[in-house]
Amino acid sequence: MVANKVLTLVLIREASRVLLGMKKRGFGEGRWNGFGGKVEKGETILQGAIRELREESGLQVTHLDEVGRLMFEFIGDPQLLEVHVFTGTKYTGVPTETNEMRPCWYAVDKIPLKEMWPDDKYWFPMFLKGSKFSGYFKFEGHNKILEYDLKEVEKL
Ligand code: 8OG
Repeated sequence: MVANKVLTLVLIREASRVLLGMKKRGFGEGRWNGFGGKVEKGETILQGAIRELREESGLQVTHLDEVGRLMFEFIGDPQLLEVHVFTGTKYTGVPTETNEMRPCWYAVDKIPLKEMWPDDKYWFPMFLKGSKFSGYFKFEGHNKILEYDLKEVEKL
């Protein structure tokens, strides 16, 4: 048994726009995404989300709400990714480009889904309407979804 790799994903949201970042290197390079990464030893998942948001976007928050939980399987890799999706509306600071991410606000009706992970087109609408969601996606490589299961949930 291989333990899941636990990751965070933070989507900062205002009434009509969402902050995304262009991933400049590493896993997901060339795709727009929220901010996040691996949870480190000794921190909670929420603390990891707050830290990654600060490191990758320059924004500081004291609180985030968990809105989604996504499991990813990549054929040939025994380790599942367990991604905890958070959102927040209150922050301080100004979005700032880092080595990892180039931030940009996107209007909620202009989310660049074609330049995002392919699963995002399924769950992003749930996120935008304020629902909580839970899902599983099986990938072949980084572009092809072989199967998936996704539902809106009351509670995570
Ligand atoms: O530390 P690193 O940059 O490798 O973390 C990966 C980030 O990508 C982390 O925030 C979680 C996020 N992520 C995945 N898979 C997917 C996905 O399918 N869609 C989206 N939107 N984000 C993902 O690991």
